[in-house]
Amino acid sequence: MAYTDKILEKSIDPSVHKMLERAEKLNLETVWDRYEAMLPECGFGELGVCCRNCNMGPCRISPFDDQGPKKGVCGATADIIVARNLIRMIAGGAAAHSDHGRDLAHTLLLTAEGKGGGYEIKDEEKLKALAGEYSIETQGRTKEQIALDLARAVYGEFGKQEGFVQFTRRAPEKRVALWKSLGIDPRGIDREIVEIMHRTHIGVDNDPVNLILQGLKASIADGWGGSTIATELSDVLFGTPMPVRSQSNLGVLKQDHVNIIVHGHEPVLSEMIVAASNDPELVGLAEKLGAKGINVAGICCTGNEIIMRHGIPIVGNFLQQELAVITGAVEAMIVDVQCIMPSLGPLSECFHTKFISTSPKAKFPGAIHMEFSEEKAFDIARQIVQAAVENYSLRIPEKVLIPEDKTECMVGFSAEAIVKALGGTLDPLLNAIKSGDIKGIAGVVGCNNPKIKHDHGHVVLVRELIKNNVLVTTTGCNAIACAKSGLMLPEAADQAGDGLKGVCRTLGVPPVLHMGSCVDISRILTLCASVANALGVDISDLPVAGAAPEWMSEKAVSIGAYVVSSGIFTVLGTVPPVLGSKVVTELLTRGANEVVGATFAVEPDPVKGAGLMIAHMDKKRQALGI
Ligand code: NFS
Repeated sequence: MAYTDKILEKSIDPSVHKMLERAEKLNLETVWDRYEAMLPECGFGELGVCCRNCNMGPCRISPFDDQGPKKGVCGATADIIVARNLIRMIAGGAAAHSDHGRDLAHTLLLTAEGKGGGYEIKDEEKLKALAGEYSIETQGRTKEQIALDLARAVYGEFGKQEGFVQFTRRAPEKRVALWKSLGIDPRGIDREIVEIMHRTHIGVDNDPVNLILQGLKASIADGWGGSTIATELSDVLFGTPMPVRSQSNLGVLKQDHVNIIVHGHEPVLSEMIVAASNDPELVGLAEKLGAKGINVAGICCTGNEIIMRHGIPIVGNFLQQELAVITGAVEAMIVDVQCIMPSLGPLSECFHTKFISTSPKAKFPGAIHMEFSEEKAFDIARQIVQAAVENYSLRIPEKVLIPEDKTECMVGFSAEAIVKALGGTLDPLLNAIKSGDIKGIAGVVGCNNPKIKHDHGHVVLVRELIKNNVLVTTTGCNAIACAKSGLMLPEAADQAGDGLKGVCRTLGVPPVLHMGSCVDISRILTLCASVANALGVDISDLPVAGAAPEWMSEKAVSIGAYVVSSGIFTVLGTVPPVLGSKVVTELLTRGANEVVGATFAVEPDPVKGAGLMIAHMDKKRQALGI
């Protein structure tokens, strides 16, 4: 079937083309329509020079040399306004990740106290290892006793006023010393986020460099703190991911099954939905209503969490959430927090789909709210799944169109799984890096953004990297794009350069390793720290680089900031709102190198973006003498 150019230019994914055509036919609006209606987007906002932090404004700084205001009413220059706006984005992102981590700490605490409504401690080995990091006694104690102490200690990291966040000490000593000397070693996670809000209030911090440093500090509290806590405690409660095969894309929805989609971020909910969907009584009910069974599938990061741990298929990434509903085959779209479009409410009303919100923190117009609580987790999950199953009888067959597209993938590469695949030590990886079989390691992450052809930035950049023998680690919506494109199969090694191909063949792994959800970028940090420590160097000395080819969220800004603060050069595919300030732009793209040993680059062309990363790795290899 021939699609119009208007459809083809929106995505590289054939399932998206199919569903966009369907949306057009049914006269349904999608994110792409709303994006087009928004054009041209606000030029002041794009440059980051609009300030709404007090009511003397809103103020905006003119980018033109010869006309318009150069200062806000309070006297803030473009440099001050851009810096303040940027770090408020970091505060938003760090808050989101860290609150997710806090929820995991809460769930672990309840579980240890015997009040977790169905959760258990699945990875005792990891529990003990983490307890060791916190100097918690493990000898002769039950896992619940250890977990209680660990949960309390980790919970304490959020509200801590002094000292440091324990997991930051996984970073090489040199890195920690650098953070200390710069005053950006975070004291407590919430404290650094609050301090951003304080400093950016009218009349407080008006030094762009000082502001950016606080942004980096909060971002480190996110990456090495909140996000690491989210990852590690999820592993303790739900198991540390190990390689598993699954499928990806809209074609994983099943015509003859009850289709339940979990969308959002926290595995606390999705794990229980998966468990409840296996309840024989509910499966029986589905069969009674004429379905062959219950099919659970994920979208966005909660999808990444359950595909990694259970091989539950993934429907798609951020820009596919509306398209999933438009298949007409979804009985329930169950959401918790983050990256959930409020458009899903009115859209679901055009179908039989139940749009079910579950978090007291995230309510949506047109949603049915079934509030989740950890204490009664399984019971509530059961009720939600039951509502979905009962909805099967309301499905309208004429409205169903499921694209056939689905792709096999191998996922589940936690840092532990990688070491296991390597035979128990990092040595084979280090040797491959030293010999040049692997030129370097890239972390390619982040969202979709309708500003960029869906998945094009992700897939083209990753293909270019593996072709040049760069081992790619990935999370978030990039991981989903790679899975759908077939890059997460051992056979994809055929697309890699000879060196990487050889390594992948020997180990039986894909050249692109799915390391999880966005909080699981902490796994990439942990891996980089282990490699740096094994070589006796800092992370900034390694041939590693990061990229977020299609980023859009505040979480991505915080991620970019902590990745650069950790010494990793990072390429952004969409332009951050900083170009209105020469000082901030110069600091992020050049000056930061003298401060934290890494910078940002902005490159919308994914081939050129990969080129920048490869050139960076070559430079680092040369400096290491390898
Ligand atoms: Ni990350 Fe996950 Fe996707 Fe972006 Fe949203 S789902 S936490 S923010 S859009 S990668």
